[in-house]
Amino acid sequence: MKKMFITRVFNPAFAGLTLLLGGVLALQSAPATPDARLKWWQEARFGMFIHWGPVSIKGTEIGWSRGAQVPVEEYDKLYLQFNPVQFDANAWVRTAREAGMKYLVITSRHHDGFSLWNTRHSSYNIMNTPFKRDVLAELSKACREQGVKFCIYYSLCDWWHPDYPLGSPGGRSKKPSPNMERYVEYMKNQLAEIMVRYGPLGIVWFDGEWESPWTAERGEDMYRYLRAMQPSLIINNRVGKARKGMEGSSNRGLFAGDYDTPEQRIGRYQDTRPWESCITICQQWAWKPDDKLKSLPQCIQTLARCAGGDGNLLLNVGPMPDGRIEPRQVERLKEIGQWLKRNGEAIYGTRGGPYLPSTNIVSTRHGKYIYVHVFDWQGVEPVKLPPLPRKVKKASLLDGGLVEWSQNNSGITLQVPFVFRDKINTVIKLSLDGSAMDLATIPLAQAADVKKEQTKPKK
Ligand code: FHN
Repeated sequence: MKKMFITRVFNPAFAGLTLLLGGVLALQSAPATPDARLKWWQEARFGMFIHWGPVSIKGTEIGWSRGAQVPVEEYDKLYLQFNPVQFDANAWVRTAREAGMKYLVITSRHHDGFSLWNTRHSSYNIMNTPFKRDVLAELSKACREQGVKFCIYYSLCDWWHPDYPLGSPGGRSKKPSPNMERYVEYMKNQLAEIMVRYGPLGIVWFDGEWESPWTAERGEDMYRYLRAMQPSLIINNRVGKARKGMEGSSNRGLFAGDYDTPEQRIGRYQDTRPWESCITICQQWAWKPDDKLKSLPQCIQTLARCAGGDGNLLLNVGPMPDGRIEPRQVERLKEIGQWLKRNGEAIYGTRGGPYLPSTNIVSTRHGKYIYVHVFDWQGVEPVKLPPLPRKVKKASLLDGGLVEWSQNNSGITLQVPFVFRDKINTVIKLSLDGSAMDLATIPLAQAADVKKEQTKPKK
């Protein structure tokens, strides 16, 4: 088997240039105000997450099945047979675009250490597979050509790399002669390589920060290093050590990157700091044969609930070993795109609220409009919203149809005849006599409370 190599030399000249660049940038322009730099991303609301690598040959979880369902020796040799000849970057990006996704985040290197691009810094990469094609090069080109923002996922932990101290989740096994300093330089070299060759990137989506070798100090240093190279870059909170588990929020007073990252759940309403839920369209991150696929209602209501909470949704697909995204996942994504074609105005470019998310209803807003999303009319009809310090001038449906409505001091009542309802999410657009954007949030009774109220014996 071909001897593995990993470059261990950090190029001081490059470091010097980076620091100088950083210094000059720091003198010339104060960092872009977060909202300006994050504006395109917050308005995008919906992105594609892709977990892919030689492990798709086994259909087990990327990284985590190494040394578990798949013996380490076998896992680390899978790349020698990885030949996804049906990989078509344009088709993947078209699938994302037709789903209504505005950005794409791919696992450039996951915890298993395999690099999906022609990296000079490790021979454990796609060019040393039978496939011999640079996936990041092809994907970034397709994204640029189709107007989808190209972003990368990059793991800070690496259970394969000899310089990273831990050899398996939680450090059950340890590397014989690790060198964390050298490993950090390796990561900086790889990231610089990606940014110079395939950038500018939309986001660097870090992960794997939870393990002990990574520190808050290293996170702050990495953030400065990357932003000095590309000031417009967005970096998630997993660059640091502030994330609170799968809840994903960073409220521990530590350096926390640009946004929070709830995982496999919908984030709570939060309009003071951006956030993005990362959720699988199936159950597993990487491809798994016959994995359980989320229904169309689940996907659309998850997206609406994220937007209603003032957050984004990064929805994950796991492509197959032949390079295709599973046809049933492509079909599901197309269906989401068809819903967004009719209702995207209530998602893209909106902020969450002012009505706080409840069991059956969420709301989004933009300018003088509030979009009321009604998932299930059982137990909430007619919809009764608490009073609003604005006059409603009109209530309408985005895809046509009739809305019966009234407003008085006790609130707003909305009713949509059954025939005009969307069986997954009926979006009612309220046109106001003033801006919706400066309204304080308003709690909604949960459906259960409404039901209780309705079944209370009349006095
Ligand atoms: O361990 C990873 C997992 O494989 C996957 O990449 C998710 C995606 O956010 N992040 C980690 C688990 O929190």
